[in-house]
Amino acid sequence: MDYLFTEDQKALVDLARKVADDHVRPVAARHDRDGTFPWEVVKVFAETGLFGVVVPELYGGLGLGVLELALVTEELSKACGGITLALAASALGMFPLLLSGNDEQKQRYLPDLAAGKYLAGFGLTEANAGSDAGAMRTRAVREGDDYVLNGAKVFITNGGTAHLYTVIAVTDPKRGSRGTTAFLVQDDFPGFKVGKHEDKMGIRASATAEIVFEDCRVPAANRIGREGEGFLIAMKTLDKSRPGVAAQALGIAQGAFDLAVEYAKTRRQFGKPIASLQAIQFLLADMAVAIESARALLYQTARHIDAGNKDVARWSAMSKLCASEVAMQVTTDAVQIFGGYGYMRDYPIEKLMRDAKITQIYEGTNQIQRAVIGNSYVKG
Ligand code: COS
Repeated sequence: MDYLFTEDQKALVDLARKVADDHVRPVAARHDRDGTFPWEVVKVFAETGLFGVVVPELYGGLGLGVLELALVTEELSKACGGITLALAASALGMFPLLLSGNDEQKQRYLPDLAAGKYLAGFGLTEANAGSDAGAMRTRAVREGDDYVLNGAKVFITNGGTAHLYTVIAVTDPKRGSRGTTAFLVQDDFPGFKVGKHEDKMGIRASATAEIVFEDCRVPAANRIGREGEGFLIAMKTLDKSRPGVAAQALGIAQGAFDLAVEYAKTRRQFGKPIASLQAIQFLLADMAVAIESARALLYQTARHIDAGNKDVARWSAMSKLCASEVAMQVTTDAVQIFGGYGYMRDYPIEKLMRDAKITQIYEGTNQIQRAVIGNSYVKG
């Protein structure tokens, strides 16, 4: 299938595929088993320039868009959705800066982020503010040239491994989500701490931790945009990053499909490969149709966003919803094709089913995606 990619896009996909084959796949099972962070792969992502995909060339990046980031994320996720998150979540952490940061802030942080010298993370979710992100409580109070932050953000991807976090905090409690503000918080700022590290069902190579602010002093120069713009910056960030979750889900689904086809061709029952049975072929057919539909929606969504069009929230939510549902279904069916072996940890397929599950949950549950999509059609 020709997706009308440019030669540069094809070269980027080839590069990501080579990195996935040579550096991600060989270590995926070990990091999944041990729940360890893949610093050695982060080094390769850095050396190959992959951290800089969406960073403008002016700041040392490749100056590309959501489509190219999705293509890289998809390729890497075919090998391991968890390891890929070191890169994808760094992009998520960078988006507020890219969208609303000033030039001085971009000069200060983007070159090192593009070079993969350090990672970024995104701090929105709190223990009691998940789907209802506007109910956050982390407080930022202006004191002279600083803001003083108190509170905690949970389930932060790259938590404890990132150096820079974009954090949304309440500056005016009377104004609800319109009283929130975005900040660039370094892990070496006084009062910044890493809290609980999560032990997860899937994406176990990804670091997920709580980040805590105890009278954490953040220079006012690290405020992104104006006071009161935090929630909006967060929503616009998610519009750009949700296709990344779709790409991760798509990669996981494709990875599972490829393994299922290979297995079905070699596994023999009733005297022949199970791939010759209609029961298996029908499963494979439905998986393939779902994957290609999700892929078409994702690429079209990414092109739509990169073109600067309207209604990006709707399309971003659609791509994430579709691809993550497909990933769950496809990985479940792939385990079915593997049968009893598929349920065992000796085979790589059950990991993909565990990894797929999170894509229905994070960066907005699929119930929230449906709310965003539905609302986009009925609001005045
Ligand atoms: N782009 C621009 N503006 C947006 C926007 C978007 N994508 N989404 C919301 N807004 C604006 C609204 O237009 C509204 O503006 P006004 O105050 O001028 O009317 C404002 O933001 C508040 O929006 P809304 O009333 O829809 O906010 P709610 O509190 O009802 O919540 C949802 C909206 C549920 C969509 C939001 O809380 C959400 O996305 N939740 C999930 C959070 C999430 O994804 N978390 C994952 C962790 S981050 S990895």
